[in-house]
This record gives sequence, C-alpha cells and structure tokens, in this order.
Amino acid sequence: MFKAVEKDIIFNANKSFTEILDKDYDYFCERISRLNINPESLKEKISNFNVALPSWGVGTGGTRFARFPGIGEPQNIFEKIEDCAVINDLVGITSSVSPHFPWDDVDDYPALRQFTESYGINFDIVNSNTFQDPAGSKGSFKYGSLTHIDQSVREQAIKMNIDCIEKGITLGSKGLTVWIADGGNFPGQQNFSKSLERYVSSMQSIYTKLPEDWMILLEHKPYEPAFYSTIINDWGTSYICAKELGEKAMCLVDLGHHLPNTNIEMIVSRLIGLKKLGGFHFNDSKFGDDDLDSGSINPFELFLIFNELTNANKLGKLNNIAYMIDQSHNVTDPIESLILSSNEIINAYAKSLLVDYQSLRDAQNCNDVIKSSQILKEAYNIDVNPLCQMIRMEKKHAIDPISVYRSLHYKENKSKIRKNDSGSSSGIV
Ligand SMILES: [Mn+2]
Repeated sequence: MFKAVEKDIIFNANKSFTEILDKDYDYFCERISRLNINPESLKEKISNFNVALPSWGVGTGGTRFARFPGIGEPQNIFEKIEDCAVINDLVGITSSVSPHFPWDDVDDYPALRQFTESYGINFDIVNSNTFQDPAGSKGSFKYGSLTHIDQSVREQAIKMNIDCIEKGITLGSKGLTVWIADGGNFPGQQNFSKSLERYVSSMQSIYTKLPEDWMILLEHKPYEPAFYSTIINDWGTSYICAKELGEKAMCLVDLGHHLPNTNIEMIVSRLIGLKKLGGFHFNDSKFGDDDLDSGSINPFELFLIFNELTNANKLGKLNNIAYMIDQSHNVTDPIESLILSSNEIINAYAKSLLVDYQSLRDAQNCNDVIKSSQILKEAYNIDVNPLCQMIRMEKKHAIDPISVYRSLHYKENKSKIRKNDSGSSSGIV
C-alpha cells in the first residue's frame, strides 16, 4: 500500500482538515452516545469492510451512441491496477480488484499477481465474458453462448468460463461471476424452457471445475442486450438455477439489474433467508440498468440494503458476501467516481450499524408503524462522514480523497506515458 500515492502527500493534505474533523467527530460521538453506541466498535466493523473495484470500471465507459475517453486512460490490466491502487491508497477500503476475461488477458498470470500484490491489492471474483465474440473464435455468440442451440458454441462458452477459473486460481481469486447476454428480441425466437435447460446443463459443466473453496455467482438481468426475453431474467430464476447447481452456486445482486421500482432490499432479504446470497454489484439507476455511480440517485435504497445485511449478520445469518462495484463512468474521471462510490457504500454500511435492531423488532411486534420507520430514519439521517473520515485518517488514508487526488494531476501525468486509445475496451455488465 502507498506505492501509488506517497504517504507524505496524504499526510500533509490531511493536516488542513484535522481541526474541522476533530470538531465534527466529537459531535458524531456525542450524537451516537445517545443511542448507546461506542464509536470504537463501529471503527472495527467498518475497518473490516472491503469492496472490490471493477477492472473495467477504471476506463471510461460508453453508451451505444458514443464513448468519450479521458486523458491518461489505462490501456491494459497493469495500468488498471495502478489506477485501482491510487483509489485504495486514498480510501483504504478497496484493496481488491475484480478482473474481466478476456479483456484482462495477459501472457504471464503469476507476474500479474505479483505486480498487483506489490500495490497491496488482491484479486477478487473473476468475471467471464461470453457476450461478445473473442478474437479469432470459431463460433459466434450472436445468438447466445451457454444456451446457444449449437452444442459447439455452448462448448466454446463453457471452455471460456473454465479458462477464467484457471486464470483466477493463478491470481488467487475465490470465485467466478457468470452473466450471459443470451436472450431474444422477438416472441417465438427462443424456446424459454429449452434455453433454460441448456443454461443449467452448461453451468453444470463449469461447476464441476470449481475448486473446493470457490463459489460461482449467477448474475441476473431482466433485459439488455436482448429486449424481449433474457434467460436469467430475475432473482427467482437465478435462485432456481443456483439451487439446481449446488451449494457452491450463489446469486449475485446487481443493483441496476431490476425493473424500475423493484424492492431490491426485499430480494436481498429473501436470498439471505434462502442461503443463496453470494455477492453484489453496486451501482445506481433512475430508469433501468443505467450503471450510475453508487448512491448518486437513491442512497436511501443503498442504506436499506445494508440494513438487511447488518440485521442478518447480527443474527448470524450472513456468510461470505462478495461486495463489488459495477458501474459505467461516461462523463467523469472513473477514479473520482469510484472514490465517491466507495464512500457512499461505506457510509450506507456505517449507517446500518446505527440501527437499533432490538427496538425495531419491538416496534414491529407492536405494529408500531411510525416508530419502526423512525428507527430506520434516525440511523439514516445521522451524518457518518466524520466517522469514515476519522477511520481513513487513522489508517493514513485521505480525509478528503478527491481533493488529494486532484492535487496529484495523476491523469495528466499518465497521459504523457500511456498511449491514448479511443477504442472501447470497457464494458457494462
Ligand atoms: Mn453487474
């Protein structure tokens, strides 16, 4: 850690914020003392939280209309790791990266692992990409991958996923996320039941190649790129398939992959109850799968999701959850977006730790609707920024990561070294 950003730069920048932070933190401690909460216990829990950065998220994303790359964009996985390390040195809660293959293919995986670990970064869940044709491939995924009617194309997609597992093993990963773009644009185009059967069969072939301590995460999505039907269209289908595959198969909830107004926190609760919640792709949306920055549109929803997680954790019902960010940065410097997103995520988690769950249960058991709502709102309305800033400062990270980042002129400097490629290598999944 602190290979990407010099510790002294952060230390000196923090000096100008400490006086105000001390005052804000004192008030925060006084405020939570009224809830009988000890700030030290919060610090410990928050310090143990980590959210993985998406390797594809540090490059500028795009829409189907255009992509507007910024200066100094990373052109390969090594440069992406450098950018992720900048973020982690500043915020301290993003010490892992979720790679995407074949986008992040390299010749020497042990060397990539060594390079990454030298920045204090580990590899999180690996992602497979069978939604576009790999260079030089024999079959095409135009009409599907794991569910394609042609067995040879299915086998090609299965092999790509198994290759991902092998790359992930070398990199020290412990899981694979599978999202497929398979679906249809016309009624009658696909046989719904047969394509789902082919999906399960293909996934079974991949599942058998999982190491003992791995999990496979099934990511659902209601539409796009297919706009009439999608194979794994909702959490229920995802659950049924995960159950069919076995105990290493878990469901991944991408916040954007739901129809508008879906109660995502309830889905989270259901999956916890069914022991099939495996991970998250954090982002935000207004209309659909907009891949906007986490917490930028609906931070209350993000809090309510963490409320379910924290409540379940207190009851001993939460196992190993993979927290990852998955968003597309079209008009911002992705590094700034990811800094703010990680901040929104940790804030939502911190607020959930302020909920008085015993009082909430009591209020629910008395049908006290207003009191129940008030308990959640009281926690949500407390400003946890001073707590998260204090934790960052104590661990030598930046109190104000955006201002430190801007003072580095990082992308400007990188633009002199990195070749700027306007081609699209980023994706939205
Ligand atoms: Mn996703």
